[in-house]
Amino acid sequence: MKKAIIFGITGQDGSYLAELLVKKGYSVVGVTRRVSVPTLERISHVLPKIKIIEGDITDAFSVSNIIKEEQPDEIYNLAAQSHVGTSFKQPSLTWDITAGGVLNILEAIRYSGRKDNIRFYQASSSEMFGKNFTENKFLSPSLKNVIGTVTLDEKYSDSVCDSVKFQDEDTPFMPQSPYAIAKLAAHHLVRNYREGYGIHGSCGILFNHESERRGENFVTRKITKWIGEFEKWSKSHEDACQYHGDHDPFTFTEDDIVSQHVSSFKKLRLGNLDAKRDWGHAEDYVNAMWLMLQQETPDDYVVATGETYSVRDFLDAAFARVGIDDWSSLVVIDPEFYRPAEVDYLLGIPKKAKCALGWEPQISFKQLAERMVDSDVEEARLQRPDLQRV
Ligand code: NDP
Ligand code: GDR
Repeated sequence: MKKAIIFGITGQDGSYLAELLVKKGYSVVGVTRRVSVPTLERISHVLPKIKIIEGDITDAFSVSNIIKEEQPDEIYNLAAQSHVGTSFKQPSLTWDITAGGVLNILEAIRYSGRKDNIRFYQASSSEMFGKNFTENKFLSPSLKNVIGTVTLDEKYSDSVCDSVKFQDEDTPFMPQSPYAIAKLAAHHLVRNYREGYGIHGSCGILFNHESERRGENFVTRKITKWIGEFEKWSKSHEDACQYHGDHDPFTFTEDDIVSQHVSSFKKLRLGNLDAKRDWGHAEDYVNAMWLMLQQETPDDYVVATGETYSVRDFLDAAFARVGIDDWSSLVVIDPEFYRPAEVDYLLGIPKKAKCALGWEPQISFKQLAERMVDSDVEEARLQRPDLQRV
């Protein structure tokens, strides 16, 4: 039985990866840091099948001891201070965890006495591309604006890809945040330890991936969580109108949605709606992580869907799921959520992952938005006390 250590098991990706590895028959060891409130919610369903040990990747001794004692075949490092906005406010902490932590793991592998028996996965990020993209790599003069309208196969063939802006393994990095700079340092450390010490280390340059388990301060989940709460509130408003025998529509103030009968509801506050991201589902992406470590030779791979959508597009898709076509009166643009430096455009071409790993995403942008909305609407619905009683 293979043994895997997951650093960052309590996060979104950690939970899906733990599920995948358990299904594949691995012995899974998850490292969690000491916290004052429980963080095991996302992995509660697999807890009986995995081992949890306490540790922190910023503590070199604890990392080294864990790796020596557990003797893993594979190590997945998903641990990070992963919020880009937060990295501008806590750059030093972000650096220590997101870059320094990786160095601790690499050194621990190097001195473990089992360096040649361990395969290492590092969670690199599309944020490392930052401002940069590649353009016109495919020379066909034919179709423009193919994004989102053709299959991956067609998209990668030279005959249809024309003047598309994208990022792949050859696109130079130009990080735009302390988070992205720390990720890039970690990315180069893995390459350096691979070339210098022969460590089997691979980096997945993963583009944004979301899910029903996404942290609530990332933009997609912030939106779907708000929709869930809003649906619950709207239902209370409707019930109250019915009770009073009237049909009062909502009214709006600058910050609130107002009902005559129930207390008002805060509008959804967001920053830049024009940023474009290549959004996939985390369940698909953890499979790519595993596939990378099954290769004889370590390497780096872009993992993405090959499609790009703006935050505005996500709002359209998410609100459409609950029958709202015009969300403009429900959303406030708040400068607080703007970043000092933004990444405007990400579209990954996972051609290498497709060819070398046989990996392809299964869940579309629309399905992703719908799954997230459905889950948050259901969660909010179940919080209604009247439903709890039946
Ligand atoms: P999350 O923020 O959901 O999870 C991060 C995990 O890291 C949590 O388990 C957290 O533990 C843990 N962690 C943080 N600091 C430490 C520390 N000092 N020691 C040990 N563990 C720590 O991230 P995701 O699951 O979304 O992402 C996984 C990885 O992939 C991250 O490295 C992220 O930067 C990277 N990535 C993510 C992408 C995405 O779109 N999701 C895209 C590209 C890269 P705790 O629960 O205690 O906070
Ligand atoms: P990102 O994800 O920065 O791409 O990093 P996030 O969801 O935080 O932002 C995506 C885009 O939405 C814009 N935005 C907002 N973002 C947040 N969080 N909150 C808001 O209110 C808001 N309004 C607009 C942002 O400016 C940005 O352009 C994620 C993380 O998972 C990283 O760890 C990972 O490496 C990258 O994806 C790939």
